Amino acid sequence: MSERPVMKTRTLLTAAVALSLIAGAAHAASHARDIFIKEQDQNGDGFVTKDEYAATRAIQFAKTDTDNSGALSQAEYVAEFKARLEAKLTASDMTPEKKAEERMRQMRQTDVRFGVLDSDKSGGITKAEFDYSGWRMFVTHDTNTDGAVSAADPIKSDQTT
Ligand SMILES: [Ca+2]
Ligand SMILES: [Ca+2]
Ligand SMILES: [Ca+2]
Repeated sequence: MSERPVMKTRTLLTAAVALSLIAGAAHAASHARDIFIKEQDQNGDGFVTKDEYAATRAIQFAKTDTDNSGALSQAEYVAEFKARLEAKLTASDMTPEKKAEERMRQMRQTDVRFGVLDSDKSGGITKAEFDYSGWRMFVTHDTNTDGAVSAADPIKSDQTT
């Protein structure tokens, strides 16, 4: 018995793991795109056009900016996300422990996201900062660059969001 067959098996296993990771990322990306469409497609035609998206984002910003200051404070940003998260958790069939875990994970990510969106670290997300991140997301999903996000947009293999 030489070591070779063992090595080969290990190499194959590593390759299989790598492949499944890639497949997982692509799956996550198509999932992210589908959620994006579901949340932003106001007229339900399966396409999120630029105009439609701009309108939705403007409404979302205004709704989140509860004190109408023209910027989203961390408290406003977190409150808006938390309300949506709680609705999702209520509807899910996760165990209470899983829900608590998921809540903690998501809220931690929300704090991180706030810091990223508040690019000049002024303590608030301005409409410009909000729009910038929104368009980056739009462009990421509109992989065939036809100006709309739809199921026709191919998922790029290196796409993770
Ligand atoms: Ca639409
Ligand atoms: Ca505000
Ligand atoms: Ca497209």
